[in-house]
Amino acid sequence: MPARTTTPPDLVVEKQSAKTAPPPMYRVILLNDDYTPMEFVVHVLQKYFGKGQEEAMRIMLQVHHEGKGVCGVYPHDIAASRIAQVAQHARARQHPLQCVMEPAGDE
Ligand code: TYC
Repeated sequence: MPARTTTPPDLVVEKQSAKTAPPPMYRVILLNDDYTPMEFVVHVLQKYFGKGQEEAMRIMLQVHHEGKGVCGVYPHDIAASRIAQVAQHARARQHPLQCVMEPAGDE
């Protein structure tokens, strides 16, 4: 019978960060229009982007005055699904509200 060795098994554990790059991120941008009611936009920001009442109101007013504003920054699939949810909800209420995504870049 061979003698038992005390040498530990030769295991290499890579740090997760060395293998898993963070996914590319996208800004979801809300666009202004002349017809969607302000309260509906505030509701959308709360329901689909997790904003509180005050933050939702601030973003809605920024979009109203400046033409667009950021609802959130997400990986591609999550951004796409939020945009689809907003489009569906707005269409169901016959509002022209739209949002789009753009690459967030590195910073
Ligand atoms: N401009 C719209 C109004 O006066 C309000 C509005 C705000 C619409 C933000 C869209 O993304 C939007 N009723």
